[in-house]
Amino acid sequence: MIKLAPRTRFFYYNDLATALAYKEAASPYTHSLNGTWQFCYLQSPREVPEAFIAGDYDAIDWQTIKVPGHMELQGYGKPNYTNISFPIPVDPEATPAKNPTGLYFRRFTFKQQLARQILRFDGVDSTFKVWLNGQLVGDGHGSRLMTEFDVTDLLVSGENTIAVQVQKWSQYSFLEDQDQWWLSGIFRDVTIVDEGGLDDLQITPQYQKGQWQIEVEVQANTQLSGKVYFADEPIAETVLPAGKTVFTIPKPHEWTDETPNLYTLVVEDETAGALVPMRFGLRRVEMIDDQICLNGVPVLFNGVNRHEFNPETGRALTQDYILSEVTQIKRAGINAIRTSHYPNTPYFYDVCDELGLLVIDECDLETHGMYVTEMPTDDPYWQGEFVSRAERMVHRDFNHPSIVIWSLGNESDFGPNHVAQAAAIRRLDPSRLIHYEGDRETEVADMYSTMYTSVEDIEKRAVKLTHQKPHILCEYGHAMGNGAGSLQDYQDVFRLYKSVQGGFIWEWKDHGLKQDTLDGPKYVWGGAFGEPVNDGTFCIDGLVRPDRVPSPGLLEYEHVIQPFQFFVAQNHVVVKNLYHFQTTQDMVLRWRLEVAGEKVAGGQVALPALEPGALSPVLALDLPETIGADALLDLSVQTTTQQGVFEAGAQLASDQVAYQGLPAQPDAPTTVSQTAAMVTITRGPLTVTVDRGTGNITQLAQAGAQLLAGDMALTLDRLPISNDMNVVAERQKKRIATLFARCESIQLTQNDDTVMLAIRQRVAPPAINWGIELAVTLWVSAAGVTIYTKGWFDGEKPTEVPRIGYQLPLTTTVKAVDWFGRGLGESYPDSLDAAPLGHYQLNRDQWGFPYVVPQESGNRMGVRWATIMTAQGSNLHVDGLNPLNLNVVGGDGQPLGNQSADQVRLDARVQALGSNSCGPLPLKRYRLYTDPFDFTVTLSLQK
Ligand code: IPT
Repeated sequence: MIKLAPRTRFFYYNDLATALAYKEAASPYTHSLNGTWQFCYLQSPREVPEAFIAGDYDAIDWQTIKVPGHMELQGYGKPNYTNISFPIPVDPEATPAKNPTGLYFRRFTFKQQLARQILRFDGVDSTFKVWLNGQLVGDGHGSRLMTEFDVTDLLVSGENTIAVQVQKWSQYSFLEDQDQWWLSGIFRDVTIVDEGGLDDLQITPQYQKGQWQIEVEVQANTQLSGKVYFADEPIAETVLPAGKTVFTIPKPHEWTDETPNLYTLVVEDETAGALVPMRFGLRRVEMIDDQICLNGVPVLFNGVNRHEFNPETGRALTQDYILSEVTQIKRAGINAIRTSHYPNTPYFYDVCDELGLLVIDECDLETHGMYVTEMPTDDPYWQGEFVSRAERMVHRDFNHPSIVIWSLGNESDFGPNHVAQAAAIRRLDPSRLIHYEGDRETEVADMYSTMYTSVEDIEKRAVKLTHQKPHILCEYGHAMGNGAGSLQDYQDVFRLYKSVQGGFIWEWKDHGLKQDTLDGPKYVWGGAFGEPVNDGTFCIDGLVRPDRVPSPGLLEYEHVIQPFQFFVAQNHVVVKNLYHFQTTQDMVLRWRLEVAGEKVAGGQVALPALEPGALSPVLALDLPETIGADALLDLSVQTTTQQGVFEAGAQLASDQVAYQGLPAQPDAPTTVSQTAAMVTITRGPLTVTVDRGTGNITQLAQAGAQLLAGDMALTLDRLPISNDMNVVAERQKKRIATLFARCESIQLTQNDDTVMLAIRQRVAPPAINWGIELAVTLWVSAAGVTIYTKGWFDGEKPTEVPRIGYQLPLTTTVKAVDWFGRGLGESYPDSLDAAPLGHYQLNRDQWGFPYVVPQESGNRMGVRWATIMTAQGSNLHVDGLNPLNLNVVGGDGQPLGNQSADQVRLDARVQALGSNSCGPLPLKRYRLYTDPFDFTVTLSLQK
């Protein structure tokens, strides 16, 4: 057969150095036919002159065209942008009478060197026929797939001719309805590759019994041997008989997106005396515990969808353009690319292998514009085409370590032809996972994939406790024009729930075509060429402009996905390495303190090497003691050496916090003791105990005097007020008064003087399905105990709650409170005008108002600090980084009376009062909805 069966794309070389450098253009066995061709543009294949078919090329009236390139961008026909709707009648059996057709022709000289010559087309849109030296070679389709012909018997040594006829529309156009400009022609490389006896080569990394191996499968009728190279050094070798051979890789360096170690297998074709290099990586993609894992570690996709596009040349991209674009993506901290919605130019995957990106390789299949007549996935006529498109993709791209997932296509409904496609992929490559967004029941897909799902809906599925396939968002954050918003809110849920493994922004780049106008160049969208059917500005929906200038949306995304997290309390900073595989090195923490916009201090601290997921030690910054108001601390992590795509001095992450000033207390010896049940931190006279089971603080003691009678827990309840009478039933139904805390993880770091715990908790009621995810950072330092709390409600959550905050059950009673905040009397969000800010003091018996019917009373809003004096004699001092709510009630939750112990409440927010016993609920702007919340308190004990 002259047309080759699908196989891996490879090149022969004649020396090792060039083979290892992987630059096929430098190989004497690669004969590129790119360049200027003769061209004749016709309105329909019916106009093709007989002379062309007869091989009488001199009889044709030629113009010229650049290959690779598109006809429409070189003056032959016009571009047309549509997303879903077809610009032609929806009828695959009858392509339009007017069907732009291009005739291509060129002469070339060729000298055969090896045994076989293969004519390779990397991409022609949409169908073509090819003749060599006047003889019909064959035809091809599948615009973004490789087509190869064995032309050994047709080529001659010396001058040859090649002629290609390309049609814009074909029945296959109906399977290629991607959201992009309709652009046709030979838009990827055309090459004649000189080959020996190797037909195909597949390398599968395997991990067995603690060892990495590669399984190499060759098809050949010739004498082959293979050597594996790492960093240009040979590390293993063997003969390669036809079939499977296993190599064991000594001292393996795994491939991950963060550590893109590449090996090269160099196959020596001893018969031909030539070499075939093939790069590969040691990496394993698998589902573990319902999560997508890379080398055993759960993956978080911080991805983008990327169309292949250049504003001047459309989908014809040079290697330089691809390299610089993927480098830009990598520098933004993005770790994954979905090749929306077709296999890309082969060189793209080489770059992803080298720079380290996780790729979802998507089949060239999108049929949504056909829904008006039929669903091709249900039609047996199309089954072979669905399957062969998947097979051609898998064969071509098989050896790229960057590809971790195969995608069946985009927006083509779901049906039997997809099932057949998935089965074919699994047969060819059981080593990777399968994605398809249309497969909502995950019948064949390994993951549940959705588009543009709201944060709330992601949470709803995430909290289901049944075993379920992981959720990824193959598209979200529609970056059309100014946008997309809420990227941080998405990232929060990606990080909170193990069943949600991230997503891919729609999309990387605007695909506006560049047009020269009298006012200079501008970028145009659908309709600019007078297209009657077009989708307007929907192609201008990227994180970067067509000229790749980053939009504010990209800056936001970079910040949201940055690889370091900063924790700050007073002059102490902890940095967390958010990479999954990379141990950081040669990094520095830079800081700058400014007051009212003026820099007052700055400096840098070297960061120690940090393991993936690890916290740095507590780093003490040399900050001035006294500063004015509005002090801001800017922090960043920068490289000190060149690291991958990052130059020395590149900023990888940054953050800004309001600076709290330095505490007055002196340094004190600090010890941490840990058991399976507890973490106990002692600093000078202060002891803080944290329960590992709940994550709650269970004791605060000063010089042995214990303040807490039970857990300092996040709670939501308070005694109802009369105006709550119509909402109490709902509160009871949601069981807000009975919450269970569970610690999901706890990480500790310290220096000699200061300790920090990063605690993840889940707080949930019994019996029903909602809860709160909490991220708590707890510092024990000279300032006392500083607690940063962030919370997210999820599941079938109550719409509103009475309060959100900490409840501290005391071993003693409160004698008096001294505070700065609203006073003197109580205040609530919709009742505070009679309570101005000030410094106040009240005794216990003056704190609440004695309502005749006992109920909630006594809240003080806007509290900056407070000292709560207790009967036991040790006082609790509270500082709020932001204004807090403070209340004191009896240990039994009732208004203060003759209880023998009390409780203190430090709340982020409290519910308003309203007058709903007879009138309306509180106004919306005062109500306490179950939105995400965060607040900070610093506690210190004074004896
Ligand atoms: C979704 C497409 O998958 C994507 O290609 C793009 O067109 C995007 O929309 C809009 O810009 S499909 C849509 C029906 C959700």
